[in-house]
Amino acid sequence: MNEDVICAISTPPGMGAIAVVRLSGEGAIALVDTIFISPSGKKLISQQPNTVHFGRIYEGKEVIDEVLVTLFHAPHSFTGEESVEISCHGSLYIQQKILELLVSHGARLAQPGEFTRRAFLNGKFDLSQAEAVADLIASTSQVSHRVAMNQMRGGFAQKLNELREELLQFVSLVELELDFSEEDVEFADRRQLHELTKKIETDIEKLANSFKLGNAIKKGIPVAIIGETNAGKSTLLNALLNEEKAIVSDIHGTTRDAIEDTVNIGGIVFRFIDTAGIRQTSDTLENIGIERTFKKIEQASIVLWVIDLTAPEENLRKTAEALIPKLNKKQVILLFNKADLLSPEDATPMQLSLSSFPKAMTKEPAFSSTQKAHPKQHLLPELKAERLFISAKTQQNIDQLQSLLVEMAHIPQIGENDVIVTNLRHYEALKKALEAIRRVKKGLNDDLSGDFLSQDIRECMFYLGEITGQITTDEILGNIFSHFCIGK
Ligand SMILES: Nc1nc2c(ncn2[C@@H]2O[C@H](COP(=O)(O)OP(=O)(O)OP(=O)(O)O)[C@@H](O)[C@H]2O)c(=O)[nH]1
Ligand SMILES: [Mg+2]
Repeated sequence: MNEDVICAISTPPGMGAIAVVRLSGEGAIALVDTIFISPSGKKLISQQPNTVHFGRIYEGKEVIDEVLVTLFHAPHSFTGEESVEISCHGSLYIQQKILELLVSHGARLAQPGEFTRRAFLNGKFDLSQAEAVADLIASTSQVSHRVAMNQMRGGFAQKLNELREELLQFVSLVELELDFSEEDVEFADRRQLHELTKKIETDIEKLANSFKLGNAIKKGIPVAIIGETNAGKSTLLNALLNEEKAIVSDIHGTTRDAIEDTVNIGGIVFRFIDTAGIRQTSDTLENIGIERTFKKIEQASIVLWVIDLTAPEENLRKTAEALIPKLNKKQVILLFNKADLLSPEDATPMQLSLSSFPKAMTKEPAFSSTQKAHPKQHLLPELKAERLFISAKTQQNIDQLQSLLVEMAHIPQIGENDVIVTNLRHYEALKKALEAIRRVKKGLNDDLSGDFLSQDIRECMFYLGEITGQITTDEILGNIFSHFCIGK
């Protein structure tokens, strides 16, 4: 299908010990022969596939580098085409020079994702698997790696194909009936059709519902850091990220806009969002920031409410008034911050509470009635939340907070065969497929005629086919592969 030989550097931009230049397309091996000489003088074109050859790359009489060349014959390569990988030394100059030489001998620089696109077009895998390659490259945690790996190995594609098979069987029954409509026969047992629709609906629903988890795995579990101004939210963000990401100052209202970044804790990626502190203010910009804080709470899976132990109780009461109505159904951790500033008298019961972990991780306040509680410990008793004393500044108890977060993330164990949707494009298509199959269900209930049913069944199949690439347009393909890096 593709006539030209494409080439690109497939290792990350920059200098490393070695770099890999990759070529694909018919004639790739002969092309490399024009700039490569092995000690034996044998041409690469006469060598066996899947073999590696040492030799030198020349520009005219000048040696550019000593390299290893790996040969692949069609169709046994990543792209399904004749391919070559040149492992050279990682100098930027060498990498560029080899590319230049290849281009001057007839190769073309590859577009982003063009190798994977060719692999897809040559039937090496379906579209959802091709997209998983991008996810696999981008994976930053064990869980996201596993999910991408499952998808690349074809679990999702297989599930979708099973569904399409069922739909095909369904639609052929309905359409067969249409052919004999004059004779008023019923090939398709209505009850059986009902059951089949219900099963397909449940299956698609399950896939679509897995997107919330899949997205959290891929993009990070959203955790909003909220509270009154000056409570130490930005200090906490920095402590969690281990980086001076947000500006910290003792001026109230320092953070105006939400600031976010991801970090991997215990194999799970969290996306922490520092927000503008809540207070009454006439500052327009700050008020916009506070509105955003409320939006971020809505989007968050976990909310860290930072409370300044040294601030007047009145502040907290006011903040609570604004916040508590927004925290319905949210997983909340109350963080009593600036514990390092507590007087020894106050600190003693606090230490007690800290030593009573993991009890302090339960929903109950950590103090027993016989212990003297810190006066603020029992604030907000109406809020169902975890409670923890911390010092964002000295990082006291931040490790406890991290364990608590991992526990609250509720990432289930993901097995080898679990299918989890992580891609927005797939999710959108699944939602449309779901709408279509629900129309079929309703149609069956309303005793609609077969041609209406078959139209909706076919629409459902269309959207499932869009995911795997059985139905695609150049536009969709262009969109997907342009997000790949060059060389992939
Ligand atoms: N002693 C002590 N000081 C802290 C702690 N956490 C924060 N601070 C100080 O409290 C002040 C406010 O901290 P920030 O992190 O900017 O507070 P914030 O909640 O982001 O404030 P706004 O952005 O204004 O809403 C700074 O002077 C911090 O150094 C802590 O655990 N202990
Ligand atoms: Mg701040």
